[in-house]
Amino acid sequence: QASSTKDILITDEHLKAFEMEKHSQFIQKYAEDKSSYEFVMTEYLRMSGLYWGLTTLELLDKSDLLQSDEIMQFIRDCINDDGGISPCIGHDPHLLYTLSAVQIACILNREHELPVEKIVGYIKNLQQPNGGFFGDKWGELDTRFSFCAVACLSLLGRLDVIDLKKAVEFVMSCHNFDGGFGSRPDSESHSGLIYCCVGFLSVTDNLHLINPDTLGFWLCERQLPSGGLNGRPEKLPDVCYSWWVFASLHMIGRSHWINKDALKRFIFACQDAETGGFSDRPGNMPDPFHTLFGIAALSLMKYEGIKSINPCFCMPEDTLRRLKVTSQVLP
Ligand code: GRG
Ligand code: ZN
Repeated sequence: QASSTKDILITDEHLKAFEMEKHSQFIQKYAEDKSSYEFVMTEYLRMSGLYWGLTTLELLDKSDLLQSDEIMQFIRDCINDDGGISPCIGHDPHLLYTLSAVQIACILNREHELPVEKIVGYIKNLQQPNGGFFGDKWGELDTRFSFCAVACLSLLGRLDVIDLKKAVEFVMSCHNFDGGFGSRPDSESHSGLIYCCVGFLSVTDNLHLINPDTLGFWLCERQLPSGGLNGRPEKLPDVCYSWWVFASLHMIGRSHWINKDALKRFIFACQDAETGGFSDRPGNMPDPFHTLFGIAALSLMKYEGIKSINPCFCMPEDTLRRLKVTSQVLP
């Protein structure tokens, strides 16, 4: 093939049916086998891991496989005096895990058990004079944290506590000439950060600030001949970008600019037909992160048997409807 594009080749050997049953078993096993190498090594992100697992099972209508009392006790044990939530007992709190914990409590229909005012205070205190948010007390500033802050506050019904005008100014200062967004002003466009910034604008009803055609063009160029999507030019495709890119296109009303059949083929090829679960690329080790984003992308395609997911919050639409939490989507 006379092409310099970095990509992978999907062969007949990769063509698979959707292994619905095996994927819920994969997540359940992962959550139960607390002595496995993978489980022990991922302690530093446990709260997000729980969110990936729970959301996956909920999309497959199998969340009753998890113990919701145990999960709520774990969240309580991870709440710190400052209101921030840790990935795991004894670790430092961070906005990333605070969002995961709030998402979990909402999906379980138990958000009223959270100390809402404490959590809201923690988030509010992380906003900086430039409008952006620190991820935690150590002071990393990134558009990911702007998204985490407004998503979390919106789920808790308290978007009013921050300086929203400044927050929007910061995100827009990370908008690039190519239509994309980076982590900070003048940093390169990246699909993951585009998801965060578009998500931020969707939560706060500000999508009119971007040009959906320019951004949509950059995003749909992420699709490679294999059907998979990459995070930025010259990178290999990866199942998680099926979410970051495709969900962003949904929010800006340009999802039809992706070849869905080709994307579906790529996602299916990333399943582990033996153990269940999805890996980043065909043949690699499956993990709960790529399993959620593979299944979530199939949900955006309305794949049969998967519940409907919200492209902004990456949570079941049912949950957001119950909470009356809205997010903007462009026509
Ligand atoms: C509620 C779903 C949900 C998410 C919370 C934290 C967050 C919000 C989103 C993370 C978005 C993301 C994936 C950001 C990527 C950050 C980044 C610059 C990664 C670098 O990746 P590369 O380009 O690696 O080095 P690959 O090989 O993937 O291209
Ligand atoms: Zn990935």
